[in-house]
Amino acid sequence: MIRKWWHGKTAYQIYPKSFCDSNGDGIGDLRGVISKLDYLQALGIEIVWLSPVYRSPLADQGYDISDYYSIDPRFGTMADMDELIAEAKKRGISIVMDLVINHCSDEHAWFQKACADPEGEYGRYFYIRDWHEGEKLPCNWRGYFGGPVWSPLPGHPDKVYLHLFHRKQPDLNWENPALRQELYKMINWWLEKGLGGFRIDAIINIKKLIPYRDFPADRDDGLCSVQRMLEQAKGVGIFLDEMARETFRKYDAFTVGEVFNEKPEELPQFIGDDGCFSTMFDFAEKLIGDDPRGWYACTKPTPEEYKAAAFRAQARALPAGMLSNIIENHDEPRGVSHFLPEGEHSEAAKTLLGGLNFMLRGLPFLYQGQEIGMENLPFSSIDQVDDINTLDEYQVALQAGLSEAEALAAVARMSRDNARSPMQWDGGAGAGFTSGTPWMRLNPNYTRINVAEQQGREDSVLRFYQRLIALRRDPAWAETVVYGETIPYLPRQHNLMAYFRGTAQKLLVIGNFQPEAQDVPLPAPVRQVLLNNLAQFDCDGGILHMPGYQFVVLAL
Ligand code: TEU
Ligand code: CA
Repeated sequence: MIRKWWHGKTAYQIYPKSFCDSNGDGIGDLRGVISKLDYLQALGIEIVWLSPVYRSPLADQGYDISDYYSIDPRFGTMADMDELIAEAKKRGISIVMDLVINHCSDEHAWFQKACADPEGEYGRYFYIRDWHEGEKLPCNWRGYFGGPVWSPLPGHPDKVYLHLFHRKQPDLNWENPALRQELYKMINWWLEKGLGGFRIDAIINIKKLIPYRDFPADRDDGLCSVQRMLEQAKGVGIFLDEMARETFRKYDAFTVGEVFNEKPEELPQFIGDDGCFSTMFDFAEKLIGDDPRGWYACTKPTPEEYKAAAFRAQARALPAGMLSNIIENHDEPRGVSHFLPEGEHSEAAKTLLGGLNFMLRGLPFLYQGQEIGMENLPFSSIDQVDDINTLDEYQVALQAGLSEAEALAAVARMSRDNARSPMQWDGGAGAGFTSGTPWMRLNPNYTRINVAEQQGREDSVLRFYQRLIALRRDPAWAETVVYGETIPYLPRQHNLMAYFRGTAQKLLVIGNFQPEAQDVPLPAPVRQVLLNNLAQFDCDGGILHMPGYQFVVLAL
């Protein structure tokens, strides 16, 4: 495996709208991010991924871009962005932006021009088809946020355009070389600014199955999941290779692909030494309990399922390259609420989950607030929901026959809003996030769970993450922690997740993934306890007696 500059680093995702507000308007902004660079540096972060800050109507919170070359005034200015890149660099931090190029906003000039002249140059930037009232749509795919992927083209009742996401997110036509060149130009413009690279949004969707085709309906709405067409669409790799060649490779940029359900043979092409991405997120754990009927039918992952999914993903990635490991992001519930048993809020359990994920082979990404153990938001009414995805899933649940209360409870567990409530910096009014009124309500637990409280406390979740990152950067262990193979240990011992890292230096990671104590036989004497999320360490006669949720990293 060719060594890359980013391999040994730890990354951190910022959701700018909810991270830190510098001017009191209740919306997080770039100056807020700049003010927290010292905090990130002290944590040990060396790569920061910013969710989109481009100009946008915010129909999908910035994942609908109306101008790729400017910063939305709510987030700041281009001068702020340049300053952020420069200030981060001084602290050894690379800034990575979100690259949303499967679609743009319906308010982007390209789409406006396409509406003005669908037969013209910009009409070919999108997927537009003739259609007459009462006629069947070109295909029966269901959009990610519900409803058909086709909507009438504004100003043209006899035409429809394709959008796999919201109708305000028209899909860009990657089959058109002129569009692809426009995108590459834009990517290079940003890389010229000194950006470290990109997180690449929803990228597998850029290859459509053409000619369009219906699939058997999988719900009462007569539509089918977009997954069906993605399984059949061939050749996304050709676009991806071209993009990498024309952009990222010239700058040795870091890229992380948001890729779901890639085909097995694609993994080396995607993340190998000559891969079109540097890395991709491992979503195996996220997909546990998934149900095609909708969020209401999804089940809660068990520790055994978590372990199995993680080990499978590690084995698959090893010969190909490196995946990126997460317990949560801005599209998911909080990891500690999702992967720990209902009602389990202890710091031991939170650090166990964080530690087990962080120590896997791959690039660790923390999501803002994860480092203090932020939890899901409580919901008492559907009116509190902001996220368009959640609003759709609520309707799906109602249609499936759930009562309003049941539907709310079901979607609240999965809502993207859970991760989008403002960052909890301190216990004062506005949680240190804003001096004004936050755009989205705070989690009421901010008075207890916040950075200021944890910074001063040696046994806090925050200090634990700091020690995890320090171990990854420790020259004595970095080679093993970064590159060592993951070898499961006692995989059949119930609710025990344990693994070796590497073969040369023996590192053993052990987590007792349950509230009850359990004994774990050790394969060799302990030379050093490198990390422990509890104060006690009880080992005798080669047996480790682990209290519930203990997590340790041992040198053997
Ligand atoms: O998400 C891509 C994606 O496939 C989503 O449907 C994801 O599965 C869903 O949000 C989970 O609830 C990306 C972004 O991360 C997301 O925030 C955007 O809404 C989406 O693309 C469209 O840009
Ligand atoms: Ca602001």
